Amino acid sequence: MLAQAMVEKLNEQINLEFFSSNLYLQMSAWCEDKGFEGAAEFLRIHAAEEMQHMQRLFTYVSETGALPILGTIEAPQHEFSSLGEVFRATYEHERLITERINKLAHVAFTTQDYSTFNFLQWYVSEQHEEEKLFKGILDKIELVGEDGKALFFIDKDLAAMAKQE
Ligand code: OFO
Repeated sequence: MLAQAMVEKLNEQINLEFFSSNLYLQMSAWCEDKGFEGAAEFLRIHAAEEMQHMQRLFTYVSETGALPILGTIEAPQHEFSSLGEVFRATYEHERLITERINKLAHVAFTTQDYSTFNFLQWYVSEQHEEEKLFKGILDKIELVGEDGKALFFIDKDLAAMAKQE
C-alpha cells in the first residue's frame, strides 16, 4: 500500500510523462513543417516511448491499489527558431525529468518505500540513456553547425536513428 503523498508524486510524474510525449509530438510537427523529415520521425517515435513511460507508472500505481489521476496537461511550446533550438530544448527537458526522477527516488528511499524505490530504478537508468541520446544529437549539431547542408545530414542521421529506436 502506497502512502498518499507518494501516490500524488507518482501521479505528478504520470502527468509529466504525458507532457514529454506531447512536447516531442509537437516538436515533430514543427520539424515536419520545416521539411526535417528524419527529425520528425525520430521525435514521433520518441513521443510514443514517452507514452510507455507514462503507462509503466500508471500500471504501478494501479497495481499497488491506488488510483492514478490524470490532470490537466500543459500545452507544449510549438514555435522554434531552428532545429538546434528544438534539440537544445529536448536535452534541457530530459535533464529536468532526471531531476524529478531523482527527487522521487530520494523521497521513496527516505520514507522507506522500498517497493517504489525499486520500481524507480528503471527510470533512473532510462534517464541516463535519454540524456546520453539527446546530448549526442546536440553535440553533433554543434559540431557540424546549422547551415542548410549540415542540417540536411543531421536530418538524414536522425532518420537512421529513428529506425533503430
Ligand atoms: Fe524522455 O524520459 Fe520520460 O519523460
